[in-house]
Amino acid sequence: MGAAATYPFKEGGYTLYSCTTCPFARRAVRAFNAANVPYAVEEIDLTNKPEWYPQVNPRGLVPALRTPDGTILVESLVIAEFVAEQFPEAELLPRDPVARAQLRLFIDKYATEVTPNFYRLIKSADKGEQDALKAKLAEGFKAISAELDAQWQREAGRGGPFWAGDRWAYAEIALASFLEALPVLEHYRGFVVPSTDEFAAFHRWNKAVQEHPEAARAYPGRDTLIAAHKKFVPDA
Ligand SMILES: N[C@@H](CCC(=O)N[C@@H](CS)C(=O)NCC(=O)O)C(=O)O
Repeated sequence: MGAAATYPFKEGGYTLYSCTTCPFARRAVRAFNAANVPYAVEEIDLTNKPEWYPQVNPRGLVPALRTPDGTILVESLVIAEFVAEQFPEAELLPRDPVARAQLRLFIDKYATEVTPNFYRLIKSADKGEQDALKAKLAEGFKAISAELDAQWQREAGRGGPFWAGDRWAYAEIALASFLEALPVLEHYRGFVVPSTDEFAAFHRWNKAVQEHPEAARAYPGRDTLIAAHKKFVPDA
């Protein structure tokens, strides 16, 4: 038996160690919200972490989750998937293994073709490099748009405007926090996703996501996100 926990948690319930401005943490928050499962939040100040936090997550990252039996889970998608599987009645994940695989590939595409270039662009102070990264980002959004078009032809996508058709589900839980950060790029680097036809599906999805009440429930606000990203901008 290990030593008694000396960190805060809600007895008998779920406790989410989170940070409002962290896009990964908002995935976990949105998974619980969408499943309609109550949870307590311990807001972690990442600039001044509590001395007990390594007991929860030795890696020091948010989000982390403490389950009612004291199990600690980390990694945003692991937590979101746990919620989806623990509460299957919320139907956050498709049941069909092929549809699940296609969903995971979509999230992976965003994580590999968009998110790294988002951060590279915001961190770059070199105009030439910024232009190259903007072109790469546009390619990434084009690929995302094509994936959405393909999904909306499938039974699991049923015409959109969300990944799972007319329902906010796992894809939006995983990616809304990255979509809502896009105005940060416009603010610091003047980047917007182009409006030509190749990007139409992306814009349709993005609009539906931003307007959904589940997005609003965890949205920190544009100004807060701009301020939170300032630390990445060398020339701000
Ligand atoms: N792969 C992790 C990434 C989580 C992550 O990077 N969280 C950041 C905040 S957005 C963090 O906790 N950083 C710790 C620190 O700044 O010390 C996940 O998906 O949960």
